[in-house]
Amino acid sequence: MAYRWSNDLTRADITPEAVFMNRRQVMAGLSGIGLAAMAGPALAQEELEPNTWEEVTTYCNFYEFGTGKGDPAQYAHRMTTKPWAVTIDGMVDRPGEYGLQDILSEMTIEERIYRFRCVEAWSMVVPWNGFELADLLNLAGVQEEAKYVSFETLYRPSEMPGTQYRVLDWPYREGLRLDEAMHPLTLMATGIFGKPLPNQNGAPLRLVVPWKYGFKSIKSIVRITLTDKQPDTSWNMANAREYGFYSNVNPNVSHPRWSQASERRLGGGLFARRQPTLMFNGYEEEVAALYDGMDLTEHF
Ligand SMILES: Nc1nc2c(c(=O)[nH]1)N[C@H]1C(S)=C(S)[C@@H](COP(=O)(O)O)O[C@H]1N2
Ligand SMILES: [Mo]
Repeated sequence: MAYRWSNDLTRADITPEAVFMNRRQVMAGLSGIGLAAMAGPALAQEELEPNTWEEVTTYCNFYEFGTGKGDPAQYAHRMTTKPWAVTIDGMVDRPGEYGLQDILSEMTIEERIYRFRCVEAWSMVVPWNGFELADLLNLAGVQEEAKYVSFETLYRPSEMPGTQYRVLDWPYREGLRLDEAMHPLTLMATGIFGKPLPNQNGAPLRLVVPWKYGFKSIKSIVRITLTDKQPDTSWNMANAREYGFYSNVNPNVSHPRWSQASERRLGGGLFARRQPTLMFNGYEEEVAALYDGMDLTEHF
């Protein structure tokens, strides 16, 4: 396979140019589509005014580097991200170790501005660069029996000071139902603001699922496994009562210790105000059908 791991390419051979080229293509193509249309009527264009680079890169959650919001920005530079490969295994036709540069050469990189909502009730708007997870899964060839996708973050204690604490059962794990994973809103991000992902934001490859709470958007992914059983996920294993498998943003279902009905948009200084949280984080029109007939109080 042309896109399997190969040592004769370095990331530098392909990444900057590929990202730049595809970004230009996206810019050219965007005029016709309009992000507001894609994001649905609940999200007015002005609500998608992005946060600043500073806000997005210094207020982070990445517990492998510590539990403080500033810890990832301080320590994540220790993580080596070159070379990088993702093992894709389980119920796929073409299992194996996929080199990042080989993956990128097959993908169309787009820019998408998504609202991002943490379970702790703060939110940001981030311009992501990345490709649809569906494209990567199709590269590996999902088999008929597969029903779920599980993801694992790099676990490298020598570069991750936070992993000496057992706050979570490392490696960080997340999961999606296959139809959620295949949804066109589900991105594998490789950058923000048109630049490569900073380590603290999950370099070089992280998930972004905009209608779910932030912890579903797992960072620095090294393994993707297709399975027919609902996978274990880190926060659900840590506290199943507080963190469900689905974790769709839902103002009507409270976290046991606090309400999820409103959120504080990060930044904005004096004008920062709490605003009502939207069902599915404002992406209801696009994703509600995935949960038709499900009791979202039970499947939180
Ligand atoms: N591997 C890993 N991924 C992770 C986390 C983490 O601690 N480890 N934190 C999650 C949480 S709780 C949130 S809100 C988002 C934060 O992403 P950001 O720091 O890029 O804004 O990353 C998610 N992905
Ligand atoms: Mo979060």
